[in-house]
Amino acid sequence: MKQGPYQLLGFLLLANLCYSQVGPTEESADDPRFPKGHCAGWMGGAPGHPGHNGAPGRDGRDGTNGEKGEKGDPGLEGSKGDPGEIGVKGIEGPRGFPGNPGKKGDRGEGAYVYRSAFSVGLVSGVPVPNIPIKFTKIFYNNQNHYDPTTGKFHCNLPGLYYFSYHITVYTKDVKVSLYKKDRAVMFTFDQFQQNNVDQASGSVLLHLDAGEEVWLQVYGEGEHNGIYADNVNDSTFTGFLLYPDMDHE
Ligand SMILES: *[C@@H]1O[C@H](CO)[C@@H](O)[C@H](O)[C@H]1NC(C)=O
Ligand SMILES: [Ca+2]
Repeated sequence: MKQGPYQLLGFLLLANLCYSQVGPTEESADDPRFPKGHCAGWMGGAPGHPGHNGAPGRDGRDGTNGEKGEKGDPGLEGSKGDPGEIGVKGIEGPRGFPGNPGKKGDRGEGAYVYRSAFSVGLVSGVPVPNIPIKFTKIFYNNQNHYDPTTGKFHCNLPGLYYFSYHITVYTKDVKVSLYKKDRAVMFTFDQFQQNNVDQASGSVLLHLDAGEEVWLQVYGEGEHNGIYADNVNDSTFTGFLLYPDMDHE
């Protein structure tokens, strides 16, 4: 005869009641698998099957932080920033090289009105002392500012003048002076060497006002008048205007 569910339940309740009547003191003395008392006569059942696995437990708590990792690779380059403010002005640079020459200027006024030049020489002989030496061999005297009849240069254009002379010395020493307005301003001396021909020369820049005169003359009482010339040995006197005074007409 097959047992129903209620019969099985009743059996289990009875078995449980019998078991609970066994005290702890009796158990410590005897093997619990063989209970005494009211249920001493009952047979122990076979051990049950192991229960099913329980549901998984909850997650554990977070662990402690690990050690610091190694430094990572540099990140990508960022986008370009805004332009900064203008810096302060720098110090002045060194002086540059000279520039190219400028263009040629316009043609100036004609210098014709400012011309004054002469170049003359002795024709022959030894000049007379104590008067201006008369140079009558004319190389140039277009303005006629040199007068060969008096031996004097006459200043028509005030300004700076250049004068020079080259004299052949023969038979005697030569001491010659360049005069300006009745005064000797320059002296040249040459001692004659026997059986020879010497030269004496000089040059000077002089400022002249209009009307002033310039000439050459033997200086002294006449013992130094060895100035000489012939066809092939000249003694010359030259002068010209270098700069006219611009504040004169
Ligand atoms: C003048 O110079 C020439 C050479 O050119 C010379 O032969 C002659 O002797 C000179 N005159 C005098 C007086 O020395
Ligand atoms: Ca000499």
